[in-house]
Amino acid sequence: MLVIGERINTSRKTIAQAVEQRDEAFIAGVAIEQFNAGAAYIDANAGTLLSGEPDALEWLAKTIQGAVDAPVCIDSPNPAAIERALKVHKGRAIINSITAEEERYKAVLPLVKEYNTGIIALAMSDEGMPSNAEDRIRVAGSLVERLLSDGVSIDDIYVDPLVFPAATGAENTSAVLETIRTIRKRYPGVHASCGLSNVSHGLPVRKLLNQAFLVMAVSYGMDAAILDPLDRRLMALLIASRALLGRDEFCMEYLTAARNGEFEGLA
Ligand code: THG
Repeated sequence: MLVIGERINTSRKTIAQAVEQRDEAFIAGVAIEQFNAGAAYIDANAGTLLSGEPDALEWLAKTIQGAVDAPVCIDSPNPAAIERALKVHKGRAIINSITAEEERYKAVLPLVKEYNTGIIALAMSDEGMPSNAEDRIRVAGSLVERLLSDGVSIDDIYVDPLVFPAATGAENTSAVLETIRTIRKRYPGVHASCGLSNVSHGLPVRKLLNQAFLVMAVSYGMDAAILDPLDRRLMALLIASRALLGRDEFCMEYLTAARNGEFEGLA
């Protein structure tokens, strides 16, 4: 299971402020706490900074990798900003993301190839956001096929069915689950990823919804997620779900986590 830490995102006030002031110690701290909590990748998103985004994203990639030995999930729709971060990045980044929008696809694909990155493929096209499972499966499927025919290996593709807030219509959530199951079955070897915390936006007790949704999505085959690794119960549920689903041989990861005290105070 690939855990991508979500916390370095300028939609959060403290992060926006730290990025604007180029507060290296603060961003390093947020990278380190996520890495220590089990994040394999650190997401970096400076989308709210508009014209300042390319500079900020380059600075974030440098700052994160100066603090932790982990690759960055470069979270931007802007190919120029993505490339600025890639130029300073060490190791294999994930680009977050490509879509089936023609202009964006054509601009992002060369970066995937040139910098040999993983790629999150969002189920979004020039027709706009998907409104049901059928849309998501059609758009995600054609994206996977196009990426494969353009020479991207299947193991580097992370399909993201686009999680909307449950408060805007819970049928979106079941459509996401159905898309994960169908795409993972149709293209063996492809990964499925979600922006987990989107699901709880605008509702109280957000962590509860994120936790419930994680368990459901894992059971439908999700094997990567952008999430808050500082939520200990969320991380524990991830391990427990995989053990129950037979994705953790002899429950070794579960047993190791228990022995290391990772579940202390949770049950
Ligand atoms: N798919 C892909 N990338 C994405 C998303 C996606 N990137 C951005 C977003 N969605 C995922 N990242 C976040 C980051 C923070 C929050 C939600 C999604 C968030 N944070 C709360 C806050 O700041 O108020 C809660 C933080 C907290 O309490 O710890 O809501 O879908 N490919």
